[in-house]
Order: sequence, then structure tokens, then C-alpha cells
Amino acid sequence: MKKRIFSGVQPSGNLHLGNYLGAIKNWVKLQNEYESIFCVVDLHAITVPQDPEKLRKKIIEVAKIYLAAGIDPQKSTIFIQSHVPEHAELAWILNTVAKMGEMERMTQFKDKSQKEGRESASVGLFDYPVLMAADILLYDTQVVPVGQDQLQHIELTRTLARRFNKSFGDTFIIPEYFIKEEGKLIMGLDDPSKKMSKSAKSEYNYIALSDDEETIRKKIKKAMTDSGSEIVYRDDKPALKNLINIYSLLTDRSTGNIEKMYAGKGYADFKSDLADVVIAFLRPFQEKMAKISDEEVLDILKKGADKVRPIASKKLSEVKDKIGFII
Ligand code: AQP
Repeated sequence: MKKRIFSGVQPSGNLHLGNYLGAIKNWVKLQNEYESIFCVVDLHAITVPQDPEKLRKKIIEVAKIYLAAGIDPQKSTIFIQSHVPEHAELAWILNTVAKMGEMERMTQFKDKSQKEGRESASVGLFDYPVLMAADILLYDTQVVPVGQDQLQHIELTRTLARRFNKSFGDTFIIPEYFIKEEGKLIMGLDDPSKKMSKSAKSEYNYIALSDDEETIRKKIKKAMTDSGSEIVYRDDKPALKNLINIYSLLTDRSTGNIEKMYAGKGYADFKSDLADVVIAFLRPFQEKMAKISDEEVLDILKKGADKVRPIASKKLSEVKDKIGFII
């Protein structure tokens, strides 16, 4: 029996190299070893304001990104979160298991609510980690492949599952996380102390998977660098380290090898080649995406939801029964 993995990306903003290198790239490999479920998490996306028309387009775009990246619908199940209402229902039940204190310690909420101010942040944004726990626990997920920024949320998921099991008897599998060392945290091009993020204020923070050649060159040229002129992979040069990381992950060259290639050369040569590397990766990726029709992707998403709904429904019934609801 294969172990089961579950993961997802929010259809909010422009998906970027961080989302690809930290998460989606790993899913493509893992789908060969695991029974894989990948979700477009639209319920998470609405925790910050979204334009309805843009959201509809983004949901389809994210699914196309999964397919263009190499997620194979013959091997993996892809679906839209809101097509399986059990996610929201289990989240409500888990809300009664989660404690205010532990929710208030979630650093992503602190970071994200800072943008608008805590008073204006939605309750949904605060509750996001509980919904994520529901997403994972609903499918008896054993492994959750994510980027480093999601680690705290997986820890919370484990805590909620254990607490529920203790109160009501064995119900949930305690999931493990899968965070690959390489690519686990891609930093912003304009600020290497913060993660590359879709919701960053400046578009110079990220390279979107949809960026064209000119934009990529411009963004990489403008990317922050550190003092000095050598191309070295060192902690005291976080901006350069991040750029070398991206180069390494897209070419499968080691960081040491990249240092050697650029010995005696400067930032201009390195950045120009990095732009070539990113373009060489993104061009075929974007061509593949363009060939996938909306109808094709909607059909895959519908079949995906039909496939996972019975799993979700069975688990939710078990939960309802355990807590004393009449099912
Ligand atoms: N900078 C990153 N480096 C590595 N992995 C990353 N991920 C996100 N940013 C990086 C991983 O991408 C997956 C999907 O992320 P998400 O859509 O759930 O949103 P997020 O984690 O909140 O990331 P974003 O892109 O920064 O979105 P916004 O700006 O909307 O918050 C996750 O596995 C995540 O770890």
C-alpha cells in the first residue's frame, strides 16, 4: 500500500518560483511513490479580499500550473477545495478543538495581518491553519510536502489530531511533513530577509511563473545583491546566496560548481546568466500551460473532486459520530 500525500496552493496572486521550487517541483517526483492528492485551495484564498472574476481565472490557472509542472492526472488527483464541502465542515469541528493561545502563536497570521493591520484582518485569515488541518486530516494524509513557511501549521495539525484522538478515540492519522532542504525557502529578490511571496507589495519581490522574458531580465537585474563582487555561496551574503540557490535548483548544478563557474567574474555576468536559466525553464513551462484548455482542466478537476469526495465524506461521518452527532 502506497502512503498518501496531500498538499495545495492558494489561487491568490501570481504563483512564483518559491511556490514551484519549495512545493510543486517536489510533488512531481513524489507522485511516483505516493498516492497523491493536490488541491487548489480556494477557501484559503478568500481569507484576504479577492476579485471574484480574477479568482475564477486564478483557480483554473493554478490547476494548469500543476499540470504544466508535470503533475499527471493519471497518477495524482487534482481538485478544487470548495468542490468538497467537507473541508469547511471539518474545519468548524476542529475550531472547537483548537485553542486561542496556540492560534495566536501562528507566525504567518502575525506576518500577514501586519499588512492590513490586525484589527482589519479577517477571522478567516486567523483561522486559516485550522482549515489547513482539516484539509490534511480529512484524507488520512500520512505525508504533507510543503515549503518551510508551512512547518508551524503542520505542527498545529499534528497537535489537533492528537488532541481529538485523545478525547474521542483514534480517528486521525498524525501526518508527517516533507520539507526538502533545497528550495525549502526561496527569499524575496528585493529583500533576502523575507520569503518570496505572492502578496508582496512590490512585484520586484518575486519571479512569477507567468513573467515574460523582459520582465524576468528586469527583475533579476534589479535584484538586491550584497557588498563585494565575488560570486560566493555564503550566509553573510544572503541576497547572492538566494540567487545562487535559484540557479542551482533550476539547473541541478551544485552551488559549489556555480561558484567555480563564476570565479573571477562579477554580478553582471552572473545575473545575466541567471536570467537565461530562468527563461530557459519558464519558456517551455509557459508553452505547455498555454496548450491546456480550460475545458480540459475543468474536466480533470471535476473528476478529481468526484474521486476524493467519498474519502472526505467517510472521514467526516466518522468524526461526527465520534463527537455525538446523529448521522
Ligand atoms: N518563498 C517560498 N519558498 C519556498 N516555498 C514556498 N511556498 C510559498 N512561498 C515559498 C510554498 O508554496 C506552497 C503554496 O503556498 P500557498 O499558496 O499556500 O501560500 P503561502 O505559503 O502563504 O505562500 P505565498 O506564495 O507567499 O503566498 P501569500 O503571499 O499569499 O502568502 C506552500 O507549500 C508553501 O510552503
